[in-house]
Amino acid sequence: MRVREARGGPTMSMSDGGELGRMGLLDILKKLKTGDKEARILVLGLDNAGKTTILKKLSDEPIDQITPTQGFNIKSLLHQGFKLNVWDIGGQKSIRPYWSNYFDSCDGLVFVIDSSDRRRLEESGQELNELLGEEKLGPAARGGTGVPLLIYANKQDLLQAVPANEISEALQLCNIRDRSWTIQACSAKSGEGLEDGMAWLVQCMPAASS
Ligand code: G3D
Ligand code: MG
Repeated sequence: MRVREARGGPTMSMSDGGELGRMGLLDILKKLKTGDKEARILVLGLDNAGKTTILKKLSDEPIDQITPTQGFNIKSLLHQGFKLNVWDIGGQKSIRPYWSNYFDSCDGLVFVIDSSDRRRLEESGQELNELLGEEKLGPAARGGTGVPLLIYANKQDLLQAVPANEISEALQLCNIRDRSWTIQACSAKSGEGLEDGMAWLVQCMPAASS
């Protein structure tokens, strides 16, 4: 992903010609900063979905050396007042109770799916459903609307990738009615789709429009 950095880099290119399209991604992200508070986005998904690669791509780091994260994994990336917390959530049910602090301060959710792994789609769907059932991320705790949800259907560069609309059907995303959500086809490898997804999420977050 191309982000405009302090030293001056290319601006974000987006297909729509709206205001977001003329801004660099970091400009958009900066709008999220309210006072000293960081805007916090949780990036979740099963191991191997591509979360670390997406983060690296978002911060313009090389993606050729990414090692699988072992064990309990919460990684943070602070980017100009914009904090991304990344978790691998597969097989970590026993430590879920400790997540609540993160849920409390979460402004946006990104759920990453490996579209090329049909075998684990169902498991992904189950994890997503559990998240959607988290009270702290739901409408009751949030003045009526749950935390906005961006689903990345990642690895679309692979031949065997399941298209985003099929994933949407398989996971019955149309049943999500208590929050804004979208599914975005993307490839962390090429960067395609990452910007569009983030721009969507950011415009959903209340601080972004102030
Ligand atoms: P995670 O952080 O969600 O566990 P990683 O996932 O970012 O570590 O990625 C897991 C593997 O998927 C890595 O491959 C990574 O290169 C690959 N990957 C991530 N995103 C994409 C993508 O969009 N397209 C393709 N083709 N591969 C992707 P390795 O081989 O290092 O395990
Ligand atoms: Mg990782």
